Amino acid sequence: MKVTEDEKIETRFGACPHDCPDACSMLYQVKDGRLTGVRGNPDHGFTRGRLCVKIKDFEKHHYNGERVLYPLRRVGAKGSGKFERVSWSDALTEIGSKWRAIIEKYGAQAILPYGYAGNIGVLNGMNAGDAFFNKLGSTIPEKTICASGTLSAQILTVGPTLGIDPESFAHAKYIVLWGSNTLSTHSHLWPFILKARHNGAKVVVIDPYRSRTAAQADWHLAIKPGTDGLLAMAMAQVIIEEGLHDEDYVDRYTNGFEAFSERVASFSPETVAETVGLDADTIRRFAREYANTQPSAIKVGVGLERHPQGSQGVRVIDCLPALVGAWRHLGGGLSQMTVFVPVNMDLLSRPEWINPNSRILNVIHLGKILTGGLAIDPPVKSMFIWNANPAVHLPDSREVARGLAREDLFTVVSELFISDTADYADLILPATMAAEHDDILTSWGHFYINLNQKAIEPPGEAVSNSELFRRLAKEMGMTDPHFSQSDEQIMRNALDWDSPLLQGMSFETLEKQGYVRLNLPSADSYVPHAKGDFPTPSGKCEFYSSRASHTDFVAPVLRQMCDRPVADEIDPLVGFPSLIKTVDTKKTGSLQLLSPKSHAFLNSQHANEARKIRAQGPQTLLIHPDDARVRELSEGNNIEIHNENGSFQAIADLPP
Ligand SMILES: Nc1nc2c(c(=O)[nH]1)N[C@H]1C(S)=C(S)[C@@H](COP(=O)(O)OP(=O)(O)OC[C@H]3O[C@@H](n4cnc5c(=O)[nH]c(N)nc54)[C@H](O)[C@@H]3O)O[C@H]1N2
Ligand SMILES: Nc1nc2c(c(=O)[nH]1)N[C@H]1C(S)=C(S)[C@@H](COP(=O)(O)OP(=O)(O)OC[C@H]3O[C@@H](n4cnc5c(=O)[nH]c(N)nc54)[C@H](O)[C@@H]3O)O[C@H]1N2
Ligand SMILES: [Mo]
Repeated sequence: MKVTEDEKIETRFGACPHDCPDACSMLYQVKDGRLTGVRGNPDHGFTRGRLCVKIKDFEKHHYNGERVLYPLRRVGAKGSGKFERVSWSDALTEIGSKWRAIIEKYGAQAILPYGYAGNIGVLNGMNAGDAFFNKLGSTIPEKTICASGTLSAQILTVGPTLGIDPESFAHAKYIVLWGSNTLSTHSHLWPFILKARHNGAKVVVIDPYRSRTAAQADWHLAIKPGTDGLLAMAMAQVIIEEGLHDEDYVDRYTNGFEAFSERVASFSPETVAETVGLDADTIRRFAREYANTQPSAIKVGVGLERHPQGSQGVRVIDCLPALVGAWRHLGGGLSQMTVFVPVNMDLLSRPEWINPNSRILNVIHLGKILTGGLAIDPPVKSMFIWNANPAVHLPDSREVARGLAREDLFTVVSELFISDTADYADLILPATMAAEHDDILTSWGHFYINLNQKAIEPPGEAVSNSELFRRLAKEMGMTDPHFSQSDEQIMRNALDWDSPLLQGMSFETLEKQGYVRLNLPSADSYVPHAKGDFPTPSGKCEFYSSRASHTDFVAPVLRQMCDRPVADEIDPLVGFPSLIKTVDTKKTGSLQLLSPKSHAFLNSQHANEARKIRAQGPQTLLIHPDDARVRELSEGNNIEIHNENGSFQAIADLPP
């Protein structure tokens, strides 16, 4: 802690808790016990002192008058959002007695924990409740909400690698932002891209619409949704046919090349052009430029996996850098998710307590799980939700709302605000915001681990998620010492300081700097896969995956997220046997809706801040003028968008 004498302003290290690859290192400024400001930490090598529109007045979010300050119990009908204040002790007693009754009648499997990434802290994030629920023996939620498809693709092809250092993008000569709206969702990568561009790099964005990022690109390829895998196959066909691939790299450091080249042979640009929505010449030119301009770097976002077979498409993309030998060069290769860092997940989550007979339910089907649309026994009788807003973040939200409205479903929600999900709670428990608790935060978009220090006292009776689970454990009679560890103890043990990636560092380094950079060569010299060394079973980039045919391939980090791709459904060979089916909008008369991230909100967060709502503007639907014309729509019309699952209203926005 630093104190400036004249102003009596204390500074503490902060770390942005949002589920964002940038995971900014920050400085909290505190005066007289009050958070007066939040600044970016200028010393951090990736985030470099700049904060985004969502966070730069984070102190206001802390003091938002709508914060949940006390435990609340429902008084009105479910979903009516009417609550009264109760004590913590009453709330805990009620949870304990309801759960004991449910366990006695239906077993602990009738309880479904639901934590997600509202906070990505090691202590307070989606795994905060693992140990508690493993001990309780509840159902295990499979959380394939965000990037499971992309991660699975990465693991199958190049293995759980950190990939190239995102800072090394500065050295690339050809940058492909593939289904990533980088300027809004990974904005601290942008300065490195600008640096590359200053040195002559070309920036290509592949996105069905002209996103903020696409608008800044040198070349925007407006692909049809869900067809990226086909584009990548056609690129590979051109590259192989024209001999532009790096034969030596392919021979030494990949496997399955022959089968792959046979598979892509029939995917010429002409064959895929109509489905992909790009003309054959454009595809050919893109393939040649990508292969011939080295170092080339690809950043893959989550947009691609939002479509049927999307992650199978990501596998093809993940093989392109090996095909052209991009990995040989500084700044060449692929950056996907940098999640493979030395966190002691087993110590935190205690997987040895998992009841081997526990069922796993994929929460993507929550609506059906709750309403009886999926045959499950026992039924889910209680949900415990933290860091998550499933009423808005899941598909089939109408069914989810119907499920949450069940009078016999005992729902407890730990929240900062009364979210759309908390509206349906029987009990709401008040949670702390970032400056009110300690934590360690990893990133999925850079090579640093950040420390977040408690800077101010929590408002009302808010408690951190880690304290919440200590209280629940006590209520449920769990006496294992695991549940009496302090946050400081958990933090000190949370990272594997013996890992080579943390060599020479300690918790004290974290306390001194507010962050640690993984012990890897600098971004100006790190070339991770110049000589293969992929963390796959063969050590190579796998066109033919030796993992796909085994059911036990899931890397430990994925197991902790409870992402379990079903291995026997995965084709071991990268790519598709034939053209994939896409929605034939001409035939159905329908359109395909994309719902990417908002610039000024973080998923559903900050959508209750007037300044952010102003920055974001009203809910619009960007629609192609041709599609608008046949529907007789003009700019500014109020429209309803619907399908068989639901509807929403928006203002028509027609690009010029
Ligand atoms: N249509 C559409 N749906 C999507 C997406 C999309 O692009 N379009 N994106 C998907 C993706 S990628 C994701 S990751 C998910 C995100 O979905 P969520 O993880 O649900 O996203 P958030 O809105 O960030 O956070 C959820 C809640 O956590 C609460 N929260 C924050 N910090 C804390 C804390 O410390 N303690 C407690 N107890 N609560 C806290 C917040 O107040 C918020 O209500 O949504 C998915 N759903
Ligand atoms: N400002 C802001 N930043 C965020 C978030 C936020 O809510 N707001 N959320 C955070 C989270 S949880 C995540 S997971 C990341 C995600 O960050 P991104 O990976 O950028 O995710 P999205 O914005 O959902 O989608 C990226 C782009 O993919 C495009 N897309 C959709 N379908 C396709 C397709 O079939 N092919 C191609 N090529 N593109 C397609 C969309 O139009 C969109 O522009 O952002 C994080 N950062
Ligand atoms: Mo996400």
